[in-house]
Order: sequence, then C-alpha cells, then structure tokens
Amino acid sequence: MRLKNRIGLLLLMIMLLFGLTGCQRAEMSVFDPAGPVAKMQLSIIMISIYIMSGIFVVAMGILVYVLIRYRSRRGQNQPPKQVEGSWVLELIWIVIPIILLGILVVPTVTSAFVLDEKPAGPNVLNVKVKASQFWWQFEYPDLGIVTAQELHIPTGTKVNLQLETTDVMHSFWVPRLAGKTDLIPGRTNTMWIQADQPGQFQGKCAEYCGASHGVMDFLVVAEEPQQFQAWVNKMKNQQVKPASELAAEGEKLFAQNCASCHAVAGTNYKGTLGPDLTGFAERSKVAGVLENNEENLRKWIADPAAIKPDSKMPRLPLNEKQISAVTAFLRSLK
Ligand code: HEC
Ligand SMILES: [Cu+2]
Repeated sequence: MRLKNRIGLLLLMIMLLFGLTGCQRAEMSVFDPAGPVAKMQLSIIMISIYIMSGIFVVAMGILVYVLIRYRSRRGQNQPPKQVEGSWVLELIWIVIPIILLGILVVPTVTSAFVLDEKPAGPNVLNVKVKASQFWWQFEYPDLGIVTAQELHIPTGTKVNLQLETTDVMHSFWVPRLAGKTDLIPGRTNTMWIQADQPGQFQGKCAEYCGASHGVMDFLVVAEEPQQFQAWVNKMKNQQVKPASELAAEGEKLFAQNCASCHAVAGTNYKGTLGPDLTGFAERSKVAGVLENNEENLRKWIADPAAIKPDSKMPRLPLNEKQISAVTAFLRSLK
C-alpha cells in the first residue's frame, strides 16, 4: 500500500474510533431501556442485530474462503470451474432469507400490535403533548395541570400520550423509554410510555423543525407514585407570593411584558404562546437546555435567540435591573 493510502486508512480508523465514543452517552441509549415499551423495541433490534451478524459472519467467511482457495496461482492460467444454473444454490439463497425474515416478522408484528393498543383502565395517566418551535407543553387533562419541558410521570404506570403540533412536524423521542413518534400538523398521534424505576430520561425532538431543532430538548421525570402525587398537589395549589420587594417589582414587569405569552397558575396571567411557567423555579432546566440557575435565567431573558436561534420568544426591552427583578419573580415560582 502507498504511504498516502496508509495514512488515509489510519485517519479513517481514528475517526471510526471517535464515532464509537458517541456510544458513551448512556442517558440517550436505546440499549439501556427503562420501561416495557423500550424493552420490547430493544428485543426486536437485538433479533435483527443477531440475524445480521450471522449473515455477516457467514458471508465474510465464504468470501475469505473463496479469496484464498481460488486466488490466481503462479503457473496457472485457466480460470476455475464456473458454476451456472445450480438449483441447489438457488434454493439455498431463496429459502434461507425467507426463514430469516420469518424469524424477524413474527416478533415485529406481534409487538406492533401490542404497542399500538391504547392502554385503558383507571390506572392510566393521560397526557396531551403539544410541540411548538422549539419547546414542549405537557397537559394533564384529568388533573387540570399544564407544564412545559419536563414531563412528570409516576413509575410503574402506563402513560398515554396524545401528540399534537402547533406548527411544523416534530418527533417525540425518549430513547430509554420508547422509539420516536412524529407530531404532524392537523392530526393526533398516540403512543404510550412507562418507566419502571424513578429517574430522569432525556428526550429530544427527532424531526428537523427549524434553526433550534438540535436544542429542542425535554426531560421525562419519573417519580414514585406518592412523590408524583405530591407534585400534582403542589402544581394544583399554587400560591404566587413574590418572596421579596425585587420579586414584587418583577411581577409587575412580568404582567406588562411577559403575561401575554406566559401563564402562571394561581394568577391571572394566562398567555398561551409560550410555556406555562407554573412552578418554574422547580424545573431543572431553562428552556429545556440550560441548567436552571439565576445566571442562565438572566441570559435567557436578555436574549433568547442567543441560546435558541430563531426562538419564538422575542428579546424584550428590559434593562439589567428589570431583568434582575423579573428573574427574582420567576425564581419565586415554586
Ligand atoms: C411573544 C411571546 C413571548 C413573550 C412576550 C415572552 N415570552 Fe418567554 N417564551 C416564549 C416562547 C415561545 C418560549 C419557548 C422558547 C423555546 O424554548 O424555544 C418562551 C420561553 C420562556 C422561558 C423558558 C421556559 C421554560 O419552560 O423553560 C422563560 C423562563 C421565559 N420565556 C420567560 C419570559 C419572560 C420573563 C418574559 C417577559 C420579560 C417573556 N418570557 C416574554 C414566548 C414569549
Ligand atoms: Cu425538532
């Protein structure tokens, strides 16, 4: 091999190695399922991986055998014996794929039916998921709660999701809980998820939807049923009392500048163009991507598009002091 080619090959291998390091992010791995839906889907993935690995090994084995056995040798100028129209060979490579496809089809179709069935019964939680560029709303119609970016669910419970979009196509994907389902303008798709253990599961929009598609993140927060109930009670009985003079000042600014788009339970701010901010201080992220602390919240309010390009939240004409006040108000929403 030429030196140039060798260097090229080496670089390619290093690149492939970097590719593998991507597998480290276990929080987004379908190979680490945390509920029955993801487990069922993983088992189908594993069957196809086993089948494909088997085919790969056999095909490569035959290839290597043929390469060695029939390679041209010194002093030999006749081509090897040619095979044509062999019934036996033809049958072998028709029948084997049919068998393999059969092995794949049975569990795939069975699981498709199981997953398609809408869970019913008193113990099922219903959630309406509404996606907008570039955020997620979660509404619990039976509980009278609306929240955003963080979907709270009780463990061991089937959660029925009704998926809708207010603008373009998006896709709801929480790799550790279930495969993707698209949200399509003008229609309602459904899926269900369940988390077996408490934990936080990273979700992502998986259908390109605009400049900030890559940061259209959300979290599924699975809690023990009692803890979930405590969260529900808290969300339903919000009493908004600004904790300080600064926060009270912030509330006034909020009413003037923000309430046309944002709602807060327990107040008369009812905007719906942006995420519901009830209990905002308890969320772990700002806009689904930044850690929820004072500094990041200020950054977000000062210039949303710097964090999420083309964000539908405008940059408002607030000075530093006013941003401090609004930030103090939002941080008092517990
Ligand atoms: C024109 C409507 C509009 C106005 C006015 C508006 N926002 Fe927003 N806001 C949005 C939208 C839309 C988003 C979601 C952006 C995204 O994540 O892409 C958002 C997101 C947010 C978030 C992140 C919420 C979350 O769930 O993490 C905060 C906090 C916020 N806005 C605060 C404010 C404050 C404070 C004001 C007033 C100073 C304000 N907004 C004014 C539309 C608006
Ligand atoms: Cu998207």
